[in-house]
Amino acid sequence: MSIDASLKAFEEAENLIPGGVNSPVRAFKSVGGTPIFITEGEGAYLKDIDGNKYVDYVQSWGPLLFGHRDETIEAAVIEAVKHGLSFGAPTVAETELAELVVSYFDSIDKVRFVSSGTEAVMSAIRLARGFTGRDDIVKFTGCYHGHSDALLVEAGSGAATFGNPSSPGVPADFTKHTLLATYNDIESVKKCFADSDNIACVIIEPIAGNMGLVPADKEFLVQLRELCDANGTLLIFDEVMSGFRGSINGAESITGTKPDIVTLGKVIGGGMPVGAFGARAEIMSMLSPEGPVYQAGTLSGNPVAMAAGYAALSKLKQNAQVLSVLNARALRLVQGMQKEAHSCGITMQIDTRGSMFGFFFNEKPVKNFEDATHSDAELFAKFHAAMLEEGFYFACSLYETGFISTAVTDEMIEDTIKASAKVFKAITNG
Ligand code: HOZ
Repeated sequence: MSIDASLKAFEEAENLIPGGVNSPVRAFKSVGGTPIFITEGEGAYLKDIDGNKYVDYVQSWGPLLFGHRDETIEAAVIEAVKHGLSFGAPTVAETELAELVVSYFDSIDKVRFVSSGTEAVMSAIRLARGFTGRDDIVKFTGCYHGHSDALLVEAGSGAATFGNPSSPGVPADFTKHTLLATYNDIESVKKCFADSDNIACVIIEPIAGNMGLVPADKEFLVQLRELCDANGTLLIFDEVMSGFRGSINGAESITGTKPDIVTLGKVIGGGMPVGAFGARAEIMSMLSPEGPVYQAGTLSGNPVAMAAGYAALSKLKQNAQVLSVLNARALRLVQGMQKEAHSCGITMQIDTRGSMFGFFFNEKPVKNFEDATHSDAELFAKFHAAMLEEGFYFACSLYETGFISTAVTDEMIEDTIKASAKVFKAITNG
């Protein structure tokens, strides 16, 4: 397989764009490779500028639940474009998408749209602080909530991938209100509450996808809810990744625990830049112009993005059973690969939630970020490179999650498992 054109394109990009990419993980650095430059996507496939074709298990890092160029979403976008790209004024499309989102989540009466997950979470934190009149927040090591200052503390995703989970450029003064706890460890959260009586919110990815896939234990979330209630603290579920993926409404229905605020992104935009945060009316009414907590955006509720999101979410609503089909495929994929790994003497930890899947080359189950860091990164890099050669595009960092779209067939899953068998044998034979 030749990737000469990608190599050249990357060299040119590096001269003009820091690291050659507009989002760090894409640079393939943690797997020691060169990013593949994409020309187009079609269903389950990605095509690169050298003419290679890959089964895509990244799906733009989550948004493309229905695969590339889904006909319904594409048609909705084209129709919306014909009426104008942006108005900076209200459209009915915003209310329609809001109605859909509210219909999915018990905990959401009202929702506000923004343009990214980072923006959604940043705004949700401000709202929680404004609502409670408190300053401190609790986050979990290894959870990633976008790149805003107060949340870029011991963060997962690219921050973990590149070994600077707390970024230079973030003044200590800006993070002094961010308290850290250990994922799936309620004692560590109790310690935060013992240390501060000023905690506005606890924010968690209830299905963590930015330290690899590490779902929170049900009991842990129940205890978290109780602790928040006992302390007058809001519980924020960051479902930017897991919303509409983990289940139709993310963790809420899987775990039975209801958050106070939910943040959303990725699938909600059907591939266009959309983020959102929502909560019960009492909390949302604190938001400007109804209340005093300020938040705004020129491209918020953009009509083309709203059209894409509406098409994606209404398609999901009409095909709600699709997530269990995708989960069966995700499970078949990771179980199949695990079996092949095992037969080569490699231990692989696996998990799935809805259309999300994760695996670690790790001797022990992974319950938190510290566990994830004990995974075999070298083996992951070899696996990633060899699978790419075989035509399978996996996330290029062990601190990310895999995604199955409806365009991925059972046959593709079987082909992936077969390729993994070849790859594991080649790796273990040196
Ligand atoms: N933060 C994203 C993964 N969790 C990466 C986004 C991108 O590089 O496109």
